[in-house]
Amino acid sequence: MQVTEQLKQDLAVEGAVVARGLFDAEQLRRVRQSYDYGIAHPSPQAKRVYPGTPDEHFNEYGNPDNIEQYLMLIKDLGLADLAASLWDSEHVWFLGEELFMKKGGKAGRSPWHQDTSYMPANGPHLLNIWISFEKLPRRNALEFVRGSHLGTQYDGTSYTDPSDPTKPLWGNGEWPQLPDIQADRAQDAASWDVVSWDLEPGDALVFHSGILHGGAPVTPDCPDRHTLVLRFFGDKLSYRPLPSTKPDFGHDISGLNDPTLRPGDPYHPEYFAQLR
Ligand SMILES: O=C(O)CCC(=O)C(=O)O
Repeated sequence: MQVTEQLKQDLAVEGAVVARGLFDAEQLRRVRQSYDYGIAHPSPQAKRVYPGTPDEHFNEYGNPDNIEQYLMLIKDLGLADLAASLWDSEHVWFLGEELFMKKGGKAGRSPWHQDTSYMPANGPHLLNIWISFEKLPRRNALEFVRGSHLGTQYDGTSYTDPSDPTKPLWGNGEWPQLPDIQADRAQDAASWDVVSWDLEPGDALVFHSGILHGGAPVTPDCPDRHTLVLRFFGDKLSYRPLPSTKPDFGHDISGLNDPTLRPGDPYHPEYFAQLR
């Protein structure tokens, strides 16, 4: 893919871009092989989100046992160089993978959230590459609030109640509770500046991890979605501690703060693989 000045500018300012035809058929097969490996070799932490509800779906992230095969995929596809050129960063690190599987046309929207509510860092050089293997009309694809990576840092969603998508992750008031974007949109479709795209296999969404994103439900006419997300960071990422309270979340993320760092320090922990 050609990284133009316009694309870089759109990613920096709007926070999300569509990378049309990022992968040809052979490359997409390679990505799928990696996704399938991750599904076949889950960690003990892999979980069902919203278990026992119609919104139940598979989710897994940061499986340490599978990292080598994701690093191989990233190398084979030149994704570190892509990230570096999108930011003009000299160095690039792999933050981790995430797998989503929604099947059977029933699971509803992924709640609106910012990934930066779950990590003790923020800065311009942070991105997700979101790769789905199905053709997705925009109503079944991920949606973004344009430019919101540059705005308020909201509390996260706890992912514990599909009927309350803003149920706080931290809940101690340090960050404002997520707005109920879907309720606002039901009142006024233009209440939030939301952007999304129809996607073909081989397209990918590239976005700043701190942008408000959500959606991508499956429906009877688009019943299955298999998605691999690869996250990267570059030189410009700073330590920004998480709230100091116990989170309401399926994974224990309360130990991610690093008391040896001060807010604003460069954040490049050595346990993340440096790719270049
Ligand atoms: O694919 C989804 O349902 C959610 C994706 C997401 O939250 C992410 O890529 O960070």
